[in-house]
Amino acid sequence: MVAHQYKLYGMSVSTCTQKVVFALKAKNLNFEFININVLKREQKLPEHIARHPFGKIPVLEDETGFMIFESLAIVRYLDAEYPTIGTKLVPTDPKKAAVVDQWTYQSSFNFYPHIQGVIVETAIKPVAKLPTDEAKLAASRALLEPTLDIYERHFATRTFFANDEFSLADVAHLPYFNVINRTQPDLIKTRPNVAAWFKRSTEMDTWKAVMEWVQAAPKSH
Ligand SMILES: N[C@@H](CCC(=O)N[C@@H](CS)C(=O)NCC(=O)O)C(=O)O
Repeated sequence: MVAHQYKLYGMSVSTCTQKVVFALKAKNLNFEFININVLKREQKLPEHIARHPFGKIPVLEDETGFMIFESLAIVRYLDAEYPTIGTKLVPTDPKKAAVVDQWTYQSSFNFYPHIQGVIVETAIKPVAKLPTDEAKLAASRALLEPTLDIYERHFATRTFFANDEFSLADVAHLPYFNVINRTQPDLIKTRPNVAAWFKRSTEMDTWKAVMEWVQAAPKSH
C-alpha cells in the first residue's frame, strides 16, 4: 500500500475542504481524509483545537507533522511545494502572481462574507435539518449581487479571474459557485459571462475529480 503523503482534516461538503482537495488532486498527491463533523462540533474538541486554534476546518498535515490551516494558504503551499506538477496555481512571474493574489484576496472581503450567508441558508441549514430564514437569504443575496455584477463585467473580456489562466483565484471561488449553481441557480444563469466561466472551470478534469471525491467521501449527515 502506498503511504499517505498528507492527512486532510475536513468535511466533504465543506467548500473550504473542497479547495484543498482541488490542490491535492491537481498535484496528484495521495492523502488520508479524516472526517471532522462540524454538525457535531468535532472541530471544537481539544484534539482539533491543537491543529487549528480557531477550531475550524480544513487542516492539512504532512508526514513530518507540519500542519497548516486556512484553505487558500494550504492551496498556495501545495502549489509552491509541487511547482512542476499539474496546473500551476500561482504563476512565478511577480506581476502575474500579484494579479492572482489581487483576485484571491478580494474574494475574502467582497465575495465570501456575502455568499456564505446564501450557503448557510440554502445548503448548510437543510443538511442540519433547520429551516431556511427567507429574510436572511434575501439580505445575503442583496449583498452578494453587486459583486456578481462586477464579476459579470470582468468575464465579458476574460476567461478566468487572473491573466486568462486558471489559478488560485478561481479555486477560491469555484466551490461556492458550485453550491449556488445547485441552490440558487438564477444568480449564475442571469449572468452569462459568469455562467461561461463556471462552465469552463467545472469542465476541468481536476474539478471533476474533486466532485468524484465528494461523492465517495464519508458523509457526516
Ligand atoms: N477562511 C477559512 C474558513 C474556515 C471555515 O470557516 N471553515 C468552516 C467549514 S467550511 C468551519 O470550520 N465551520 C465551523 C466553525 O466555524 O465552527 C478557510 O478558508 O479555511
